Amino acid sequence: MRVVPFINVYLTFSIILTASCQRAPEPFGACPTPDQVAWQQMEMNLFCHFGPNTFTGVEWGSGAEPEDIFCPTDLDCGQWAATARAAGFKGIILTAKHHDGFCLWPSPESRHTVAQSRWREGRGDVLWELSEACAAEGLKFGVYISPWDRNDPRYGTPEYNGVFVRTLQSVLGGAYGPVFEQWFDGACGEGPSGKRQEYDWPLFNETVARLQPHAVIFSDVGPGCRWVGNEEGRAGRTNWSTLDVEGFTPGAGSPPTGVLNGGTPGASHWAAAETDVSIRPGWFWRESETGKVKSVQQLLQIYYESVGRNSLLLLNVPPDTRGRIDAVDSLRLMEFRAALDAIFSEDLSAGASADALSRGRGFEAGNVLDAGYDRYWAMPDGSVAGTITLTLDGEKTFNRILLQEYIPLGQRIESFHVNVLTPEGTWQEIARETTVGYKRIVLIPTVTTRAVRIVIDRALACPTLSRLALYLDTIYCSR
Ligand code: FUL
Repeated sequence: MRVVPFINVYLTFSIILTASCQRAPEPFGACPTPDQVAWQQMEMNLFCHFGPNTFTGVEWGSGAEPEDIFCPTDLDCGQWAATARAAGFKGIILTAKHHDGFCLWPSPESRHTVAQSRWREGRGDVLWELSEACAAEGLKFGVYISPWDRNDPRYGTPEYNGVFVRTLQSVLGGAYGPVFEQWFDGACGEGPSGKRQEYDWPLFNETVARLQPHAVIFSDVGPGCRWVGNEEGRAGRTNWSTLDVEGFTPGAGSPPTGVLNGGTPGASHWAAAETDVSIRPGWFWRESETGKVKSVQQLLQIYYESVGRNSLLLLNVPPDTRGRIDAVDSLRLMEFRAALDAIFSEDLSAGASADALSRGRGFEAGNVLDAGYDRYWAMPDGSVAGTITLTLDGEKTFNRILLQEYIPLGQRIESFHVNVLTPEGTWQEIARETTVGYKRIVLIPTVTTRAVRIVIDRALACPTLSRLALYLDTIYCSR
């Protein structure tokens, strides 16, 4: 007879618990899929442009290059993957086929591939080697497969769209394991017949989705993620992950680059910006550009203006004619990694207390100090402005403020400013910014204070923040 009181106690307890635990905010507007969230959490991926252009020194091959031109003397995809992992990249995307049409795998659809080259007597397969190397290093593997093909005689005819679908099939059909991103370039020039192709984008996208349902599809307008609108490594200071895609196509039919750079607030499609930029002046390796590899300062600027502006960074580091990453580039990547580690090793908000109006239990301000992304501060429904105050563990000196919205529920914050407490006890404004998104790093002049306050001036729906952190950067010196 002891069972009944036990059940009663249990029921009462769970009723109290349910009553005091608040519901999460309803998702707002277009929201990312779990695959898009996981993709953005990768933050930095490596891009590898490799193919006949590596050996000819041009950026856009004509498609008439003899297959034998492709002959890496010492290919080592394990070296690419080990370099990427050591530098903190989470995946590698390879130009499996660039505009010249040459396939780095023995595509049954083409007579212009590694199989027709003298490299390894026609038995080599770069995709296979790289996908294996990525798996061994715990990296994700992605592919750039250019629809523009300057070699295929069927390019420019309706038949070519089917050829391209079968080309996708031979890469994405499982032979190389899971592919995390399919990169579609919007470039559409003439083929060998002098004709341009009418691309069947819906068919291409459906094919990728069918063969690799978890792959995020990149193009100027998504559907998975969008081009940032320039190749200089710069996302918009205002950067929405939502984009109005109605009536637009990749390439000539895409929205203006300014729109791609900043997204569209409240639009009905989620396509976060991906910032693709090369560590060298060109996309392909050339000996003459080895002295022009970007400096650590330039790479840090790119990091702040991509990852630090709600974008994913896709940094191109092209392998050389041996089929290895040049020592100059790999050393630079290690220096870049060391700089990021030094800057972000100590979160100066450690030991702080956070105070803000929240929607209740489970969504308190203190969640912004918790490292877990899925624990976040959320304001009550209906609030479109608010303040969160960090009282620091003593006086702290910092010049970087890192904020993260909880994007599975949509991007909400439209504008905010930052105040710090002066020795006189007044609040002084030190920065005024717009969007936050998955990650925003605000660069401010170095300041010493006991308290910092984020004032959200406007939001599209009740604000959420998963993280608020403070750092001191003594390496990057733009301001
Ligand atoms: C561009 C291409 O035309 C370049 O060759 C390069 O591949 C770059 C990433 O995308 O649109």
